[in-house]
Amino acid sequence: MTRSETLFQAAQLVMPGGVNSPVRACRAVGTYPRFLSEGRGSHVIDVDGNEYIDLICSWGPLILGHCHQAVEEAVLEAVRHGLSFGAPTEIEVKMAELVTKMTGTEMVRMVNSGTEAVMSALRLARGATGRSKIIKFAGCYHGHSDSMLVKAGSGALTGGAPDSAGVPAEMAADTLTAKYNDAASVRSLLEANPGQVAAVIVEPVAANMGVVPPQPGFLEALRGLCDAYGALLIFDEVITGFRLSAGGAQRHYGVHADLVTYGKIIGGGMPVGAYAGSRKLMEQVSPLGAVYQAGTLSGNPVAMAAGLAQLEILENNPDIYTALERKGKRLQEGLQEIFRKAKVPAQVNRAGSILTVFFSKTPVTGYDQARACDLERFAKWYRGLLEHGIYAAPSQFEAMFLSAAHQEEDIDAILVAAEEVAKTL
Ligand code: HOZ
Repeated sequence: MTRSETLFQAAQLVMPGGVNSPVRACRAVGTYPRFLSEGRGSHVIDVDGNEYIDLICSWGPLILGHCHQAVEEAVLEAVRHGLSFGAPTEIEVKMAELVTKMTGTEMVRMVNSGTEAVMSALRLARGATGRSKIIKFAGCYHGHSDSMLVKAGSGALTGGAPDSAGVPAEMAADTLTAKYNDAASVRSLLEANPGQVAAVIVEPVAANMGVVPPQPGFLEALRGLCDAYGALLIFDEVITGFRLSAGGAQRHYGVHADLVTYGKIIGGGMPVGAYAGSRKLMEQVSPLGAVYQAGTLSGNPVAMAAGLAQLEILENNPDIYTALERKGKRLQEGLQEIFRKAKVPAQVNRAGSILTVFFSKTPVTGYDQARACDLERFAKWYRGLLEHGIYAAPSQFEAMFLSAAHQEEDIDAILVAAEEVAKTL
């Protein structure tokens, strides 16, 4: 038995499913989780000493790869001065200045996770509009707050529980569900609920039903509908923020959202989230406004140090994004060619440096097509990659992430492994 298997056995006795977050239990792909002990650049090493090319990158935030020197040094320096104060610190101001500059927002509030960011942004949207209903999209995932666990993606979809038990019907009643990449479904809901919809929340690139980019005009249509019906547009940029471009999906697609939520990506690997928007909206948050939201660990100095170090590098090195696009495109095209040659029906969806291989004959442009994919083939693909030293997301409904630390040789190695695995599918 490997050390990972032994640890997993012990973990299952004291933690639900042996994990602290469901997808990583690897139940959907018929294996046990590898317990990781180290990350270096684009690689991770497990407790048995196996080394893998990492295509998870902590589910997105490690855009610079593991243990980037500048991030590591910033964290160590911060640690020497104190782990937490629950009081304002200078670095919070620097962080807020940089985040607002990069994202074209005016004010930001730091929180501790994407879940918290979304929960707070929804409260703000409701407080600012005086309306209760929220439109989300089937298969989009916005964290695990009660009202967002309705047709949710990510781990909820992977585990077969897109509508979680434990969410009272009243909590979910104000969540209306539209179809991603289908603006007409949003219009119908807005028309059926006149003056009642506070916000439309969307992952500008859906990445929790697997990666599904927006069809041309979809995000622009949402902007227009929100304006026409007096609802706020919220971009959940937990995955796309600072990754698709330095200014996230807003800049990349040229569509402005009223509120934007960020998650782990803003902390460079530390637990952070944030929500941001115009001064007019954000001034409604306590202590200035009537929308209450608080947290002792919000703006934690160690987390801010990691986040600021990473964001400064991203802001000052636009070539990182050019390289991420090049590597992402090469990986996508290489995989497409491999599946074509192996006669395996597959779609390789991509937006910049995030990708998903869908085992589907037809293009995947939304939730229904993603759900219809061949999940058994995906599980086989996942296990094959792992055996060949590639550490990818253990679910059809998640993304693979590249980082600045991934070299062309890593892409070569992934494609060599993929070719071998594709022959077995
Ligand atoms: N399901 C989340 C990613 N979309 C987090 C997975 C994890 O950390 O296990």
